Amino acid sequence: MSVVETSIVKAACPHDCPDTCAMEITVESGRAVKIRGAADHPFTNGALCTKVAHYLERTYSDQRLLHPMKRVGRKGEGRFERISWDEALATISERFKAIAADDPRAILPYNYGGTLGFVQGASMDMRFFNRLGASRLDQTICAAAGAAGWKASVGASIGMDPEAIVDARLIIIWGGNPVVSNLHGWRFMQEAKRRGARLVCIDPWRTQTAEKCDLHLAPMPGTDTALALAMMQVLIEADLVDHDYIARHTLGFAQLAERVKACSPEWAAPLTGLPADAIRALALDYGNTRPSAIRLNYGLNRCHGGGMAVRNIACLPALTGAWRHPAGGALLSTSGNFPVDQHALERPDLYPDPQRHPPRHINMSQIGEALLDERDPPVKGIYVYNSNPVAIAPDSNRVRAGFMREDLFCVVHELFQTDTADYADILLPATTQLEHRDVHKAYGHLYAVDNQPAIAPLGEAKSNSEVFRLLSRAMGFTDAALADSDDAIAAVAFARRDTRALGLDTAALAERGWARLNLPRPFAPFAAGGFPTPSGKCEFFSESLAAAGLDPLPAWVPPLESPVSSPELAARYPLAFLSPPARNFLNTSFANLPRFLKQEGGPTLEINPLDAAGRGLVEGQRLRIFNDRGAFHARAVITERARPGVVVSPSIWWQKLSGDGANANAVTSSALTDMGGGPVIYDCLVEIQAVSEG
Ligand SMILES: Nc1nc2c(c(=O)[nH]1)N[C@H]1C(S)=C(S)[C@@H](COP(=O)(O)OP(=O)(O)OC[C@H]3O[C@@H](n4cnc5c(=O)[nH]c(N)nc54)[C@H](O)[C@@H]3O)O[C@H]1N2
Ligand SMILES: Nc1nc2c(c(=O)[nH]1)N[C@H]1C(S)=C(S)[C@@H](COP(=O)(O)OP(=O)(O)OC[C@H]3O[C@@H](n4cnc5c(=O)[nH]c(N)nc54)[C@H](O)[C@@H]3O)O[C@H]1N2
Ligand SMILES: [Mo]
Repeated sequence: MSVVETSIVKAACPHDCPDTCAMEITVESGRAVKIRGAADHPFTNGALCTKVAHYLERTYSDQRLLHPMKRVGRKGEGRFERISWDEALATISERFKAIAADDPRAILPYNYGGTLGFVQGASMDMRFFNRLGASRLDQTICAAAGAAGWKASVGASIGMDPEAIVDARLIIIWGGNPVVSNLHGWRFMQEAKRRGARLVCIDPWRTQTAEKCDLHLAPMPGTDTALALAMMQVLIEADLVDHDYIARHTLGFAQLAERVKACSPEWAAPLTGLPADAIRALALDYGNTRPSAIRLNYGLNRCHGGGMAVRNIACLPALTGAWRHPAGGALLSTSGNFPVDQHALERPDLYPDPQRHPPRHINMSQIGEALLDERDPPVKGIYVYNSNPVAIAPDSNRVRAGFMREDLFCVVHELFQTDTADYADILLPATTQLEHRDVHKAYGHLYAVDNQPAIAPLGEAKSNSEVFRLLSRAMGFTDAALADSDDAIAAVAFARRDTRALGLDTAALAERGWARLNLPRPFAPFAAGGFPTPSGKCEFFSESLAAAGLDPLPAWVPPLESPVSSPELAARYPLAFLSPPARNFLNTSFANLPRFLKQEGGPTLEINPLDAAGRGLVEGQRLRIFNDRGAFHARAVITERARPGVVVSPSIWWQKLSGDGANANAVTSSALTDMGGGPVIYDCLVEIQAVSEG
C-alpha cells in the first residue's frame, strides 16, 4: 500500500479582479487535487468564482505549453518546433544584444494582467528591462483614465472599505458589474440590501447586477460626466449639501456651483438618453439618504471622457459629506492603501544611461501605432508576457499588422498558444500560480495575500522571475538585484519604511496566507478630510488639471463617437458598441478551455428589439458587426437588456476560436481618454448586418 502525502498550500488568485481571493490548494503526492477559497478570509469567505474554482483544469490542461519553441511557419501561422531552454535563451540574448548595441529603447516589454503578483508581474521583469534600458510600457489599458480622474478629485487610489458598505442605506453601482467582475464585493452589497439599503445600477446594459438592483438607469455610453454634473446641480439647488464639510474639506465650491448652474437634469437628458425626472429623482435620493455609498468600477472609464467621469462622480460624496460615515463615500480602488516599495521591487535606478538615452515611454493602448508608425528608434524587439495584445488591444487589425512585421523580433512567454503567441519567433512556456511563488496586494479590498508554490512546474515551464534571472545571466548583467530569489522579492514588497505604520502583519501573511492592512477600524478615510491632494482637500477646482491644460472644474466631456458628438459618423454607424467581460472568461484568460467555451456558447451580440426590427434581424442570426476599422461576427440575441441604440457583445473571445478569426477589438478604436492615456474601448460606433450562413 502506497502512502499518499497530503498537504494544504496557501495561495492567492493571480487574476486581474478586484477580489484577489485567498485560496487553499490540496496537494497529494505532488499533484494538486483540490482548490477552494480560504474560509477564514473575510472577503473570499470560502468561495471562488465560476472560473477560478476550476483553476486545476487550467493548470493541467492538455493545451499548456510545456517546452520552448521557435517559429517555423509564417508569422501568425502558429507553427513551431521544439528547442531547448539553452537555445531559446541564447537566441533571445543574442538578438537583444544586437538591437541594444544601437539603442536599447528599440526593445519593448509588453505585459499586463496575466498575474497581478509582485514577484511574477512587477519586479524581476522590470529590473531586467530597466537594466537593459528598454522602452518603458505605459500600462494604461484598464484603469489609467479612472485613476487619473479619481486622483484629480480625491488625490490617491483610496476610498471606503468595501466591507463597510453593508451599513449603507443607498448604494449606487456606477459603471460596474459586480455579479460578474467583483463577485465577492457583491456579497457585501447584497447584505446591505438585506439590511434595507436601496441598490441603484447605472449601466447602459441591463446586466445581471442591474437586474438585481432596485433601480436601473441606462445612460448612453460615455455620458456619465453629464449625469454627475446634473446630480450636482440638483444637490446644490435643493441645498442638500453639507456646508460644514464643504467649508472644511473641499476646494472650489463657489466655482463648482457656478459651473453646474446650467447643468440641469433637462440639460443632461438629451445627452445621456435618460429622462430628466429620473436624473432629478436619483440626485434627491442621493442627497437625502445617509450613509450613501458609490461603488464605481472601470466600465465607465473606457470612453473618451472616462477621466472626467470618475472625477465628477468622486466629487459627489464631498458635496453631501457622505465621507463622514465609514459606510458612506465612494470606492474605485483600494490599491493606494498598500505601502508598496515599488523602487525596491522594480529598481528603476538600474537604467544604464539616461543622458544618452532618455527613457522612452510607449502607451500599451496604442501598440498598433507603436509597431507601425515611424519612431526613433523603431521598435525592433518585443517581449510579451502576462498579456495577449493581439486579442485585447483596441483596433486589432492594426495590432496584427504590427506583429506581422518580418523585421520585428518577438518573444512570447505564455501558458497557452494565444492569438499573440502565433506571432512569436521564440515561444516560452510559463508556470501557473500553483507552480511559482508570489505575493499580492488587492485593488478591491484591504488584504494582502501570499502565494506559495503548491506543485513543481509542469514540463519545462518556468516562471517569469526565473526566466528574467536566466536572461540576465545570458546578457552578462551581473547586478545582485538580478539574482534575487523569489522569497527575497516577496519580502521587500511591503517593506517601505515611511509607511510602516500602515504595514502589514508579515508574520500573519506567512502563516495564515493573508493579512489585513493595519488601518483603523472602522475605516473612514476622509471623515475628517485629509485628502491626499496637493491642497489636502477634495478638489472641485484642480490646479494640477489646469497645469496639464485640462478643465480645472468638473466638465461635460462627450464621447468621441456618438450621435451627439459625431452626427456624421453616427449616420453611417448608428449603434454604440460595448464589449464588457463575459462571466466565464477573464479577459482572454479561460477563453480557450472547453468548460468555459461551452458555458458561453459562442460570440453573441445583444440588440434591442427596436433596433433589430428596424434592420429585419431575427434571433440567432449570424451578424457582421462593422465600422471603418474592421468587422467581426456574432450571433444575434434580441433582448431588452440592450437599450435602444446600444449593442453589447460579452468578451473577450480568442480571435482564432471565433469562427471568422476576429473579435470585438476589430471595431474598437485606439484613440485615448481625456486623462491618463487610457483606451476608449467602449466609445465605439458600429452598424450591423445579417450574413448568410455557409
Ligand atoms: N468574469 C470576469 N471578471 C472580470 C474580468 C473579466 O474579464 N471577466 N475582468 C477583470 C478586469 S481586468 C476588470 S478591469 C474588471 C472589469 O469590470 P468592471 O470594472 O465592472 O468593468 P466592465 O465590466 O468593463 O464594465 C462594467 C459595466 O460598465 C458598463 N459600461 C460601459 N460603458 C459605460 C459607461 O459609459 N457608463 C457606465 N455607467 N457604464 C458603462 C458595462 O456595460 C458593464 O456592464 O473586471 C475584472 N473581473
Ligand atoms: N474589447 C475589449 N477589449 C478589452 C477589454 C474589454 O472589456 N473589451 N478589457 C480591457 C482590460 S480592462 C484589460 S485589463 C485588458 C486585459 O488584457 P490582458 O492583461 O492581456 O489579459 P488576458 O487576456 O487575460 O491575458 C493575460 C495572459 O497572460 C498569461 N499569463 C498568466 N499568467 C502568466 C504568467 O505567470 N506568466 C506569463 N508569462 N504569462 C501568464 C495568460 O495565459 C493570458 O494569456 O484587456 C482590455 N481589452
Ligand atoms: Mo482590466
